[in-house]
Formats: sequence, structure tokens, C-alpha cells
Amino acid sequence: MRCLAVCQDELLIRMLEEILLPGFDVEFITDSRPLARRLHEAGVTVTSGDPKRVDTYLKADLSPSTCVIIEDNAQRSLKRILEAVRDAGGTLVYVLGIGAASSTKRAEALHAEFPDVSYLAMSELFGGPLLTEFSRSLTRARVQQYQRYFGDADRVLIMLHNDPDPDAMASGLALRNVLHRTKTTAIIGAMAGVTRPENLRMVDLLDLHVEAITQDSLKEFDRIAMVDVQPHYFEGLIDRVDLVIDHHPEQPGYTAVFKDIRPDYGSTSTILTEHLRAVDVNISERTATAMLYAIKSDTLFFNRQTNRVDLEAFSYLYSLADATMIRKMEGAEITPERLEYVIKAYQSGATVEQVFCAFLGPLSREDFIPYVADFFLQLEDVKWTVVAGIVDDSLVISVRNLGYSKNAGEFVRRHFLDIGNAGGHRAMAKAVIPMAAFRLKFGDLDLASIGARLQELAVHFLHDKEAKTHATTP
Ligand SMILES: [Mn+2]
Repeated sequence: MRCLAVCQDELLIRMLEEILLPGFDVEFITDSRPLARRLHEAGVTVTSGDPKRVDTYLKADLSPSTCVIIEDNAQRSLKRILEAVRDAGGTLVYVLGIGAASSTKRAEALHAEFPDVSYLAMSELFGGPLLTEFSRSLTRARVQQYQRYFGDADRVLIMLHNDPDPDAMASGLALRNVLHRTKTTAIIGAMAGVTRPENLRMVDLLDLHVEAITQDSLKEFDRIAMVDVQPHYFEGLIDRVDLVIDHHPEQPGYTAVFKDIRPDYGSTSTILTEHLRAVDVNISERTATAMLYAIKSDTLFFNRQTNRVDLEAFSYLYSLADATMIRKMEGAEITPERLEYVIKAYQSGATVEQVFCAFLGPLSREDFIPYVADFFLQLEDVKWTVVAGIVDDSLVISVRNLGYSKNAGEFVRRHFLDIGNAGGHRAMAKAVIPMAAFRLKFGDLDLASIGARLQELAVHFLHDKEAKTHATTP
């Protein structure tokens, strides 16, 4: 393809030549004779001419299929140049903004008069890659610092939260790689092991080991790192660590020699992907698979709190990971036990005004509750699910909705924060309330009535909010 570039700046000409030459037949037009001569001697195809004159383009053999690039260095002659190009029959026209103070305004003004001309600002074209590079060097400096600090330790502990999830385990693996350590010199551990079936399946398929850590065994380590969790979680057991890498909001009340906490990231694995890339550590298929699965599950496959960086990490890891393995791990979601609770919920639950509500009774494990809540959200005509059960004498409630309706977190906080733990996002929330406290507030309900009471609360909450919305709308 033929390309005619109207430029006055030597740097821009040399850069465009480098970028376009392999695919395009490029010819430059400049109004400075000395510049044209110098570039010509350097082997650049360039002619000098007045870019405001139609015959300059006719001489250059401009046709409707020629791609025309015009440098805009904020001078007033741009319109006259564009008119000349148009009159000479140019149709594929691009303006490259360089040094124009407000490129958006300039682009708009130009568009009004020349609707077919595309405006490209140089700062936008280069900004993205350049900022990525800069932030990578910042990350590199950070990572090298903690690598050195961990360098002379005999035994390192990488601590995860209780009942570790995919993000915690994948981050543990990744950090071990960043530290260039093996499973004997960097132990991945937790105070309470993995229980959820899909997480156990991940442990199994990827041959992971999460060691049981006790308060006593903490002393056996020279350095302690924490991933996907912060020290406050351990309620005083660990108040000082060497490194914290986490994507949950930063908590006070502990000291860490190094920390990298980024609450706007969808997963800790995303942060660690950046660490690995910043110091050019090879990511094995196993680690990439674990991290990819972690990003998928922590962001609910980009359905919640996802950032551009999560997508970037995901697409980077995708080519390194084993996709078949991930499908196998995901298949573990459905187990006979879970199906039993789905059936129970189906039989005992009810849908009222698009709110599905079910009470599962006493349970051996908590994860049945969010599982059932997620499951029924797939039902046609269900927009909210509220599923509860009793675990260890506490009422555990999971709330889900399709995200574009009212806030699930606000619902649980309004009704349960005064008697237990309650919190969450717009689309998913959870409450854990001691049964005694629940009975004190809501009366001594029999088991069959708890579901119905929760449903009333949810339906009422939705109506209440609607009423408020109308009241504030004039
Ligand atoms: Mn996480």
C-alpha cells in the first residue's frame, strides 16, 4: 500500500519510516529543503514541496487509495493542508497530533469540518505501552528488594488464609517462583486446610501441598510472607511479617517489612503475574494454570471487581496454562452432596416476586450455602437468591443477585450487622449470626419459618428501596 506522509519533524519522519517501511511504500513530503536533502542522503524517500498546494499532491501521484498521514504540530496551516489533500483526491487521511495542547478539542474541531479524517494523538498511541514499561520497572525494583531480603533465609513460610482458595494457593506457588525456591525451602502453609470440593480437586490435579501450621511451628521459619491475606486475619497470632501481597483493602495494626497491597486488583494472582513478569521469571505450566484458574474464580470470570490488569494477566497466562486441566477443576463444582442440597432447596424453597429463598437447616459445611445461592440464580425469572443454613450454631446467609438490581451488601448490613457479621458487594453478600442473637431479634422461629421470614425481609427491602427511589425523583 502506498503512503504519503506530510511531516516537518525529522524525528517523526524517521520514526514513521521505521514503523511503516516493511508494509507500506512510504514517501515523505516536507516544506524544508535542507531537511529533505539531509534525509534523502540518508536513504529516505522524500521530496520538498508546499503542503498547502494541490499540485504538490498531484505531483506526488496521490490517488484515493493512497494513505495520507499529516503531522499536526498545532500550527494554523492544518486546515489548508487538509483542503489541498482533499482537492487532490485524497480520501484516506490521518492526522497525527503531536504537541497539540488539547488533542480532544482539536480532534473535535477538525471532525466538524472534515468528518472523514481520523485524528490520532501521539501521546495516546504511545502512552499505554510506555506507562506499562515504567510501572514494570517500578515493580521490578520492588520485587528485587524483597528477593534480596529473602535471599539468605534457610526456611521461608508462605502463609495463606484458612481453607485456602485457588487465589491463595496460586499466589503461594507464584511467590515461591519469584523467590527462586523449592517446596523444601519455601513452605506453603495455612492454619486450617482446604475443604471445598473444587479447591481439593485443584490441590489434587496440580499436586499442591498446603502444610498445617501451628502457632509453635511459626518459630521454625526465618522469614514469613503472606499472600491473599493480611496479618490482622490471624487475630494477634502473627503481628509481624516480612512480606504481604494482597488485593484486599489494607488493614492497620501490623508491621511488614515489604508490602504490595492493591485493592483495585481482582486477585492476588494478578499482582504476582506482574511480579513474575517484572523480573523475567519463567512461569511453568502448572503455576500458570493455577494462576489462571485463580483469576477466573476470584473475579467470577470477570463478573465482579475486574480491572484492566486482570484481563491483561489473564491473556498473558492463557497461552502458558493447561486449559483442559482448568475445565477438570471446574467440573468438580457439582458433587452428589451439593446436588442433595439443591434438591432440598428446590423442595423447601419458594420464589416470591423473583426472589428465591430457601432454608437448608443444619449443615456440616458452610460452602453448600453459597453454592445453592449461586445455583438458583441461574433459574429463569429469579433475580435474587437468599439461602441460609445453620453451621456450628450460627445462621449463615448467602445473598446473590444479578448485579444490576439493588445492593445485596446493603441488605445484609441493614438487617444483620447489629447482631452478627454482615457485608458484601452489590451482587453478593453474606451474613453470619449466632442463632441466639437471631432469635432475640426475630423471635423464636421454628426451622420451617426461618426461610419465610428471610423472604419477607428481602421482598420488603426491594419494595422499600423502590419507594425511596420514587420519593427522591421529582
Ligand atoms: Mn483473592
